[in-house]
Amino acid sequence: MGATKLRSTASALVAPGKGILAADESTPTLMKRLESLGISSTDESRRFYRSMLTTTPGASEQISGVILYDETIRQSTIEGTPFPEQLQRDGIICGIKVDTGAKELAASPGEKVTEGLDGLRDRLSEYRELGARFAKWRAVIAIGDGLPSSYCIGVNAHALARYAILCQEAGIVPVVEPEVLMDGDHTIERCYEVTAKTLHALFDELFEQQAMLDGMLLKANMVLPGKDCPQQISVEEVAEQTVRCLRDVVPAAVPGIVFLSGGQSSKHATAHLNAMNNMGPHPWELSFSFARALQQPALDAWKGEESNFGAGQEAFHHRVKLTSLARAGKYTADMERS
Ligand code: 5MM
Repeated sequence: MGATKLRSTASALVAPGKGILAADESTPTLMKRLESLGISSTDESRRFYRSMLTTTPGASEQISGVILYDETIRQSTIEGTPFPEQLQRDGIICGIKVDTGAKELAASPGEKVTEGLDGLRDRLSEYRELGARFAKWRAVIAIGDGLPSSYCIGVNAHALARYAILCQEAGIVPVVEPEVLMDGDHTIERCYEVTAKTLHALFDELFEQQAMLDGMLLKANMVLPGKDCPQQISVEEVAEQTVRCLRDVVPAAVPGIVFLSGGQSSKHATAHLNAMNNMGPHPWELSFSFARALQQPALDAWKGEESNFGAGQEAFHHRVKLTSLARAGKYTADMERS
């Protein structure tokens, strides 16, 4: 895939009204989510759950791409079609998580660096063969006493840029995700400062390593106070601070910014995305790549019961439709179910 194809895939992922479903939980993360609802996590239950989400009738009108985990890209849906083939049939672009996780950062207690660069060139070519046309790599930046260090921001930015350029060489659109975490009691101002610094370091590295900015997407956190911060911030304020921070740092050549939900409720994440889109026009598309904010209602409706397959799909599609409306600033809280 040449530069033109990278650009068109990146643009298709953020086409009007559309966004990405992140379904790339590693096995331990998905196990935690399932077990918190009393559902046992087995190869079969994970396959069933991910079949339920990705084969939801009509969801391809709002979902442009799905990020799969290594286990899923090699599995078939419950109908027996390999996941990448099923997605392609439905007009959904197949994505794959290619990092191998955030690990303790040496000499910097409390901080992490994301690994996965060793052998990445070969893995990307295998994933492309399997049908992947975009990829994701997530770095995590924690805010705390004296954190984050410039060292942590720097090594993660360097790795993200190395990943991005290897993806582009392989004809795969990189979704570049430096997530500033919501954990802690920090203020929204502190989140703004850390997010801006992290994005500055990232775009310096992307420039240095000659990444094609119009052939990638940025997966960003919203600018929010920490989960334990007593500060009350309105939806409009979050939208205003997030857009200001991104406008300060993210080049207009990037076709889209897809937000992670980061532990916000589905309603909050949707309301924030909606308010940001209401403040447009922006230099880039503002879309979504939520995991929890799209999946939670489906998980709650499914409850691990085969007989709730339809109810799970219905809950998922409702959430997807509301999130898609937020892409155009057309979501209102009264569309939520009680
Ligand atoms: C789906 O979760 C992804 C990370 O999984 P692991 O921690 O198990 O590797 C994560 O990267 C996710 O795609 C993003 O954080 C967005 O998810 P949320 O839930 O924040 O929208």
